[in-house]
Amino acid sequence: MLFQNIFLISLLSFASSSPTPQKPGTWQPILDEEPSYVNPSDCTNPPLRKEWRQLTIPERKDYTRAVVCLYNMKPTRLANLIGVDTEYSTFTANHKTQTPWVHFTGLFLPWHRLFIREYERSLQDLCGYKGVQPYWDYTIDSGPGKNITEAPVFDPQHGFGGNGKYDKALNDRIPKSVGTFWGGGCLKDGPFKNFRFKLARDKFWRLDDRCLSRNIWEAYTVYTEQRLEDIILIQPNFENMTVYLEGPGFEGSQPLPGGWVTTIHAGGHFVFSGHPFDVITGSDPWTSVLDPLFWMHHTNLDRIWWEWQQQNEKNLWGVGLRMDSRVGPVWGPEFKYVDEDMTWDSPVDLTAEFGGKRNQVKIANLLSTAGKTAPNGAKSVLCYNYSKSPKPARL
Ligand SMILES: [Cu+2]
Repeated sequence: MLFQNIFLISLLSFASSSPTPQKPGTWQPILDEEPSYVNPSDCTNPPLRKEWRQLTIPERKDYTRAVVCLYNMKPTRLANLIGVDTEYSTFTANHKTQTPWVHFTGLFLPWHRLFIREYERSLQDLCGYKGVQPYWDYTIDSGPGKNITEAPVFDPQHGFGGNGKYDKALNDRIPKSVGTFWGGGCLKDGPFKNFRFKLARDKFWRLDDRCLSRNIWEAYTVYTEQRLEDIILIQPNFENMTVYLEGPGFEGSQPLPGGWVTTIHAGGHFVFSGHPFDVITGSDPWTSVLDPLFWMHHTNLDRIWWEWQQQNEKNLWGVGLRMDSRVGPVWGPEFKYVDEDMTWDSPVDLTAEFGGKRNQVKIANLLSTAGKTAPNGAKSVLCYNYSKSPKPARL
């Protein structure tokens, strides 16, 4: 209940002010020619996105090197938005312009799938990264007897670095009942230790110069355990699967047992708490992309969706939920929703300023990750599969 209140407070705090970014509702994707990352006919041998610990040490180093490269690069787009000063921050800025429409709506999974693909492409094309996007299966590091801080992703040499410096003032304001915290300040080690960003948290557009911080929430690993993934995989349709993965709040959805932030999506964000709020821990939904762990978490969510899709053809081509949402108004009254059901033909659009046609597709173009054409003739613009996660065998 307390977690629930904390999350509500953090959401409601968004609702309190001023001007903003873009629009949807007025989205007019340019779909006059086939958008594509790959020619699906070339997708005969899809690469495998692997779990972090399935990468060799040189592969891990090459990945984090490429992330640092994006951070050190001048922005090639969205440079007109306040606070965009590196190519890495263009991703956060783009996420921030669309946060209300791509969370707690039917676009959540398809939009983030395309977003991850654009990030992967940038690592490869702009920074010479040789591999594909990895994921972090935190269920391996969660549960009785486990200590999440020992997860290989937090390794200072071969990972993303660990917790932030201890911020006493911050942690004194967090109720003791939600857990004990050891971080909250700037990262102490790892390849991203010196990252600073100017993008303001929340929906505001102003300069806000800050280091990258983390406040690992060990107690929240009760929501990154395997049972949270298991319940997603048994859902009978896209709507229920999304609700169990992201959280309810969709029109017509039922509350989940235990409260509405008890999902693996919230679990991952709150556990590593990259770039937390001042008082409330857990990542800021608008700018959580600033912590490179965002991609490891969201790629794992994409993998869970993929695992669910692999079960049968009905799942593979399943879409649904509405564009509006009961949670919508908490993003701020200025955000208006498109009141329509998501279908194969619904546009998924990372905005024209962010990659043009390449980033403007329809949901049906994103359902198969490995080049399969949808029943309505829409071609897949993706080409990858996932490795089998190195989870311990279960009895
Ligand atoms: Cu997001």
